[in-house]
Amino acid sequence: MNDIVKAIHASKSFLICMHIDPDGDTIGSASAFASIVERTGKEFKIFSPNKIPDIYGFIKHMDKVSYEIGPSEHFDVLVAVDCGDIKRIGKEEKIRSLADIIVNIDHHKDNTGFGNVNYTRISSSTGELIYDLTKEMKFDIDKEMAEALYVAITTDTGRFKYDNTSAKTFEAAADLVKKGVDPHDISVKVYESRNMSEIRILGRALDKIETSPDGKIAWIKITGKDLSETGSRNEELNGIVDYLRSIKSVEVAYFLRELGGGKIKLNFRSKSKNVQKIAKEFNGGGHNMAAGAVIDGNIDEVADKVLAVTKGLWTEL
Ligand SMILES: [Mn+2]
Repeated sequence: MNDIVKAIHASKSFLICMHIDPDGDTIGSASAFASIVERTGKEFKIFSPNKIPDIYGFIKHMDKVSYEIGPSEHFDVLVAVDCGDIKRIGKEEKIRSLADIIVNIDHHKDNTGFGNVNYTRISSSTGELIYDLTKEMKFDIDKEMAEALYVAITTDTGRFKYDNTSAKTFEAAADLVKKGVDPHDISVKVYESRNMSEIRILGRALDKIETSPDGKIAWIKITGKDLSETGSRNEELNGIVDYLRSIKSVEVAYFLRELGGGKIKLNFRSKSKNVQKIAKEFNGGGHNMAAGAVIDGNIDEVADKVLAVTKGLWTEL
């Protein structure tokens, strides 16, 4: 943490990077880090490899996120938030040449330590790590920053119910409420502001649930055709896998979607089994109970392969 504080003070320009398919944690963390940098009078650019979901549009700085980095751009520091691996930023080939120093702030257990400075610790969320950083810096959290960090924590803990939720998480959240967060207001903005198309694709997805004969494994396959027929977008699929996990008999759930270009995205969830081990078999990563991967292939063939791998690894999960 001290090295990050030093880097902030010693540097003039920052590139703050989110991960592919940005979620509440990477978005809230990027926003809060940008606020720290902004207040110290430094220049910054926030980069996201994919569109920020509409529900997070109210978070500070999200109106000025860049989706491209110019070939001649260079920064003193690149800060990756919530990225277990540098590949998660999505600009693999040129990312290291964009800055003199890479700072890696993340809470994934399988973080590869890709930064020159690595602030990685298992925690509820990257938001909670940034909250700790503000404490270390004796930095005054304003309301907008508190909202960003609260969104990061609340989304990555599944609203304070996943096993990553600790007393410290609640203490951080309580402090953020004292700094001006209205939990009901945030809940309405994040969880009760869905587009109709998101509900339509959810309906279709729930109709397509498949399970193993014993009901312990459940999955859904969503094709590009499903998206176009319901008028929905890829980022509207992100929470659906949690419905699968909520089924009583289900121990391992996964969600497959066509990304186009022959790529299939996999999301894994479990109640207690280590699905990160399954994701690793497909060159992915994540947490024990929530992991993901992207691979090339045909969606039906990939689904068969994932089922076979899951069954094969079952006793080790
Ligand atoms: Mn996270």
